[in-house]
Amino acid sequence: MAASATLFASNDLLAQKTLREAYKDYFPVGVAVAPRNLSGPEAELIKQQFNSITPENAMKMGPIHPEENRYNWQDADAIVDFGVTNGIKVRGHTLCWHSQAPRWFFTDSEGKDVNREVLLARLKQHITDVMTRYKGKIYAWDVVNEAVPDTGKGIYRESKFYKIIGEDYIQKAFEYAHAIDPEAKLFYNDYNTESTAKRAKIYQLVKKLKDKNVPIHGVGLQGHWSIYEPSQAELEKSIKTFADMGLAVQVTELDVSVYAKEHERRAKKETDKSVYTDEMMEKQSAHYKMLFDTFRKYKGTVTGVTFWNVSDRSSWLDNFPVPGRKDYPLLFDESYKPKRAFEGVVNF
Ligand code: 9MR
Repeated sequence: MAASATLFASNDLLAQKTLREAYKDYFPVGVAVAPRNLSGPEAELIKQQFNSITPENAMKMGPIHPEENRYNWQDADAIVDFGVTNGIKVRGHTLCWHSQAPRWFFTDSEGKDVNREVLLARLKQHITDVMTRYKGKIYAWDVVNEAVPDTGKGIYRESKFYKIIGEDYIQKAFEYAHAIDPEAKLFYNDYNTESTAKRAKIYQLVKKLKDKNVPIHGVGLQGHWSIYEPSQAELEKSIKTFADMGLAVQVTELDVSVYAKEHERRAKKETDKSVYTDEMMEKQSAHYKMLFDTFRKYKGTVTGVTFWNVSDRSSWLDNFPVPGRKDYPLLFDESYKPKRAFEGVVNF
């Protein structure tokens, strides 16, 4: 028996549609992957259920470009090859992000900060090299990631890119990317996009780009949500805000934590228990149903939905925000079986 048949035959959901079938008239359904996910039962599950993949870490500036004259293509190549071989789309993540950027990018041989010209030249070289290698194989890119702070008055996060170059590093990144692959769909990507204050800042950032005719095609709502947020009204407000600007919206990093959402890392407390109660499971199922009902309502605007990790067996939320507190945020359980939430997503 083929491994994919085993996955579904071992429970009575054999008759269920897969995610990719259920959403074929709406949008590709994707998943974030590392090379270790591309063999064994996880690879079978990915091929069966998903028609898009995003490298979880392999294309970020640090991992792929650890030294000025050295690229580490191996992991990214493996992921792109898996996509191409299996007819699965690939989303690129991410060309410019303050986090996981290597120290060398911002400093000279004496360890001092480089100037605006040098940093822009490095950014251009980086974007050019990475996009050229995968041109025609990656249909959409997160060009700039998380450039807006969660708190404070400023629109722009005080990152090294912002401090050394100024706010136009964002515009430049999009221009460099578009010059290399005019076919690729270019996204600004961020989290906490349903917070009123942060949504308003992202709107301002994107509006400035649109007013200057910068080649931006969409906004990525990362979708690191929880069973308590966002409300349907908050989510619709985000989708409409960007749709009204003529932009596509993709949910780029979806997961629904069973704990209250926190965006900052913190130490584990006595009261932090790793639990997945029936009540959490019910709430999560209802929340996933609401989310996908809403994504379908905006057919044509929502052009992709990607889950951030494959199954509850392991996800980044097992170590964030609280190290060592297990989370259960996805549609497949620790044995790769579809959870109750899966049913509400594929049956409509
Ligand atoms: O899931 C990623 C995790 O493995 C990395 O350690 C982490 C490093 O910062 O990045 C995680 O992915 C992030 C994504 O690239 C951007 N949005 C937030 C995601 C979760 O932190």
